[in-house]
Amino acid sequence: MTPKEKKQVAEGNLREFLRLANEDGELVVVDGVDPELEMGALYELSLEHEFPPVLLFDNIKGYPSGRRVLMNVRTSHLLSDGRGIEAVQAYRQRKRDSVRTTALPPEEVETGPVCQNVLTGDDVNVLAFPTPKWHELDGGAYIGTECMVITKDPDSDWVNAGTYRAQVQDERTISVFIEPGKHGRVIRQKYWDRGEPCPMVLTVGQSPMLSRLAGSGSQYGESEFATAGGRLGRPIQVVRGKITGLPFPADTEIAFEGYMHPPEVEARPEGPFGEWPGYYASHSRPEPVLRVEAVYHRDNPIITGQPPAKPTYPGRQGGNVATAAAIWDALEAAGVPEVKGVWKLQGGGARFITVVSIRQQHAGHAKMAGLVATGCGPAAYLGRMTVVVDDDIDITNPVEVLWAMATRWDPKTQTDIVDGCWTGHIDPALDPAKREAGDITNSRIIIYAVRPYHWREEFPAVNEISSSYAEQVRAKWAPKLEFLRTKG
Ligand SMILES: Cc1cc2nc3c(=O)[nH]c(=O)nc-3n(C[C@H](O)[C@H](O)[C@H](O)COP(=O)(O)O)c2cc1C
Ligand SMILES: [Mn+2]
Repeated sequence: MTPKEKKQVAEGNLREFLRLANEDGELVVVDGVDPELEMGALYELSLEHEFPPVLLFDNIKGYPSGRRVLMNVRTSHLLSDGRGIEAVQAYRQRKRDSVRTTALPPEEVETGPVCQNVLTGDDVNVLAFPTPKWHELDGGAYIGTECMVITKDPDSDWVNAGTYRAQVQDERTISVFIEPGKHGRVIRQKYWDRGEPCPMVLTVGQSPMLSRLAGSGSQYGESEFATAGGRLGRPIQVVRGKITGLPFPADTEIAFEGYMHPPEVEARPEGPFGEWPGYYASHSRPEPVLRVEAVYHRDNPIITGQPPAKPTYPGRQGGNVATAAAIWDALEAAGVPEVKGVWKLQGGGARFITVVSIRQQHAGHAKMAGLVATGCGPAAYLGRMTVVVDDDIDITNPVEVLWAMATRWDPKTQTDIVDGCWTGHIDPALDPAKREAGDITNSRIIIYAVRPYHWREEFPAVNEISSSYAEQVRAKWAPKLEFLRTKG
């Protein structure tokens, strides 16, 4: 199998992923770990590697052997999107190709591996699965980090799947933390407005493709299942829950099914939780809960875990290709010409800092790019800073971006501040008074670090050897001069 074929197979099924990761020597099996902090600590230490090992924990302290926790799936070599702008371009191309072969609606099947064990009534016990307390200040144990929350729009056929963290409250109760504006939150509110509880299925251990799509931006009304089917080239097989009738993947490791009532009926303290920006910003607040009425699970189920960690770790740098691709697509869809690259600057994770490079075509072009890159769907939530640069800047290199800011940006005349933008409870810079008042918004800076269009021709030339002359001199002298043959 070529790496591409392997990736396709691994994306489609978690057990296949596990088999292939093992075959490739990427898998590390760890026995006897304590789910209380120790597992989270090993995970965090693994992030010191750019490609952290895929970790499979078995014989977890306090749980029977075979009930496993699997981590670092999305950051594996096996599923890597590659690095750099080429990877962003390749990702966009793949999306375009799959849109042509289209979104494939899921296929309903009678049963599947997830129905190997079906527990209802008194047999429902969420605590039967190893559930780590990931970080030292976490308010509890989280079964859902790389999970999938499935809800159906009551006004249409739209079935949404989103990744929202899930904390175990007791045997039958799981709280779910959904930020304002996320599809699962919009949908559940529609039920509550009608005086009904929201039917919900929470899965753990779905295919890596579904994890990726559920955990990243989607269009309002888009079925993540259908998109996944299109990308995989085969429909996602789903079974229907016996309590709610909601579809969920037939091959997922675990599914919890039930209803979520509005917070007036039931809410539990949720959090604090160590979050990806690198803080415990959302503190603890009451959140509505999923009352679990049925549990489905495979034999020897695997709990996938991907708790957040500071975005400065080397192991946290690979995941931004898809977001950059989505923002680039949005810029082009909005009619911004000559976009040459989109990148997420290190330190800001997949959200805070967007960099766009353009080849300026006309006065106002940079502003157009900056405004769209700040306001478009894939960039709107939890943004902070947008930097627009000329296309001679290598936007994947923070030093180059800082150089553009240092030298082409006049703060007074080449800056916009936009207030009242969409942010989340996990924004550490959200003012406590605004948080308290439910004003979950922040401001954005747009930095136009480009040569001002109207005097670009007079802008001082860059003091850098031209690449053609450099190559000529290198070719001439390299045989004699060692430093021309080595890097760093
Ligand atoms: C591992 C992981 C954990 C996440 N946790 C949360 C969360 O707790 N709450 C939340 O609102 N979004 C969370 N997200 C982000 C959402 O999954 C993401 O915004 C996605 O677009 C939501 O789906 P939706 O667009 O269908 O609402 C998480 C993403 C990932 C990859
Ligand atoms: Mn969605």
